[in-house]
Amino acid sequence: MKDIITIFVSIMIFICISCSNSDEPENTDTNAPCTYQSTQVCADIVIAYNPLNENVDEPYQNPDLALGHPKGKGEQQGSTDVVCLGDLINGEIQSEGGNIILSFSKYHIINGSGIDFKVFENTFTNYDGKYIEVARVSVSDDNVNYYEFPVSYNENYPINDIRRYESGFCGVNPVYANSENCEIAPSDANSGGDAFDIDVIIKLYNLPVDFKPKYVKITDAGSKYEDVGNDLKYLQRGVDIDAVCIMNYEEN
Ligand SMILES: [Ca+2]
Ligand SMILES: [Ca+2]
Ligand SMILES: [Ca+2]
Repeated sequence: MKDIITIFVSIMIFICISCSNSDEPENTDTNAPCTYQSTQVCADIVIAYNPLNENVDEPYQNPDLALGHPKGKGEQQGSTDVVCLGDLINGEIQSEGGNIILSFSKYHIINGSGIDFKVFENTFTNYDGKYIEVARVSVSDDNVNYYEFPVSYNENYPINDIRRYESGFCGVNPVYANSENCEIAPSDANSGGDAFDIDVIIKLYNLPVDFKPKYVKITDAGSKYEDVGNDLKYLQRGVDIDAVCIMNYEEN
């Protein structure tokens, strides 16, 4: 009996060693040791995820992919480290698509100088021009009252031209910040993505000057604002969120 136990234990040890020596590549997805990461705050909590997921493949229905630092692929390629919000019910594009609410466990956004936070989507350029899927963005300090950024939209430009989406949308600009290569921090002026200034919200909604939102809600713009993603020839549609990062913040 003792011999059998010894053989069994030996086999288990061998199996465990085999596991740890797996040839699979290391997961470089998380916590890349970029020097900027200790000072760069990105959303780390999913509060809610309400996709219209009829047209969203399962790998892109993981809201955790919107947490942490962006993994932008630049001008020609969209990040796949994204969660898709979707916009379809029974084959019909809805006037408003799916949404996600993200937050920051230790920080609030504050209205500092210039832009205060950025949303990173995965716009890229293909043979048709820019593949753009846009969403509306709103913020809240209590997860009850949300204040939406106003948008400016110019239908004189085609749906694959960033000039159509003049201001207030996310999902317009390609993303260059990527925590896998650490070359550009999310707060860098060259990081890409779409920038938001809390000052706009404070003035538009007449809020106290020390309004400090902690929640960012992103809602696919659906059929209300025609974009490339609304073209039914594309199977996988709806805005894709990679990350939300704060430039001006304060600890709780
Ligand atoms: Ca500001
Ligand atoms: Ca996209
Ligand atoms: Ca991501």
